[in-house]
Amino acid sequence: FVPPSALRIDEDFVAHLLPRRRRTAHKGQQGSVLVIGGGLGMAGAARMAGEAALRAGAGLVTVATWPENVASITASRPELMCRGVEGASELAAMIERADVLAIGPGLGQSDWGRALLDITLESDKPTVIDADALNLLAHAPCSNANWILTPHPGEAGRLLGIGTADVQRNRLQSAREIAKKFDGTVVLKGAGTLVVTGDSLPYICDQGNPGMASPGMGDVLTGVIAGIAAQTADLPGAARAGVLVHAMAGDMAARRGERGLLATDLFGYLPTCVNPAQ
Ligand code: NPW
Ligand code: AMP
Ligand code: MG
Repeated sequence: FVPPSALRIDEDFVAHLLPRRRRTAHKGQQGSVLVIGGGLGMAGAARMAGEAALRAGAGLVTVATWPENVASITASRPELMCRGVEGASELAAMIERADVLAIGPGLGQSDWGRALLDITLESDKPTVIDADALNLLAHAPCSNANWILTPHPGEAGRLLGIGTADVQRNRLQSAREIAKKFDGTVVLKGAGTLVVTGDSLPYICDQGNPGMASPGMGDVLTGVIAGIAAQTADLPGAARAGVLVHAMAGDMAARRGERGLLATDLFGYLPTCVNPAQ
């Protein structure tokens, strides 16, 4: 399904948004990302979002997670910083230090997750909101122009109080309604991901493949968008570029075959996709 008025997200835009680094670049200039997620049993989601932000080129990435997850996350990706948080008060100082926030992957919907979401949404920093953070937001709607919401059709339905099938019946209208209700930029995922900001023309991604219907794929997208947002002031642009880069990496990874594709398979291709031929 392609809305007749949708603009295609193209590679030239990624090249424009992410120019070559200067020879003298240092990591302090590439922006810092704070990923908030990984409740009990879902360390992997936060870890994948964190690595994706690194692979998208962010200068520093920290994962704030359930304390028991810290050892496994730092052991499996030593470039990530990681800190266990038991409540909102510990998170406040971390939010202060970050340029971009990404909340939701594996967050869960417990009181712990709710408390972390509440303090995060008090910030006016660019924030990618995904997964359980969207499910929690659905219960207490509020809005901010600095948000990028990344629902899959199930989450989109929860945000609007309708069913998944209703979302899929009119994807563009659903994305527009979410943008109206919560403000910011909406990335409605699935085959032909739509990116909508306010009333401007919608964008569509015509890359990606069914192999990407696999666990953790959205958690990787969240990290990619946050990592790109850390390197530009153009938030809607970061959402668009992130969607395309993620889909391109998915297509490269699927050359071996779609069935059996894993979200972590994208990591090896992300550097190619965030460094398009300039
Ligand atoms: P239905 O059944 O058709 O109405 P959930 P989740 C729909 C974490 N993870 N097209 C579909 O709805 C996440 O980060 C952790 C159409 C489907 O049944 C979250 O925090 C992992 N419909 C948490 O788990 C790896 C679509 O949504 C329902 C659709 C729960 O997130 C896995 C499923 O959505 C996971 O990322 C589409 N393209 N896509 C880890 N390793 O730690 C989705 N739906 O119930 O919100 O569950 O997405 O798994
Ligand atoms: P999530 O459901 O949050 O794990 O996100 C899944 C990710 O994979 C999103 O970026 C989707 O757009 C992408 N994806 C899933 N299924 C497909 C498909 N059939 N074609 C293209 N992209 C897909
Ligand atoms: Mg998801």
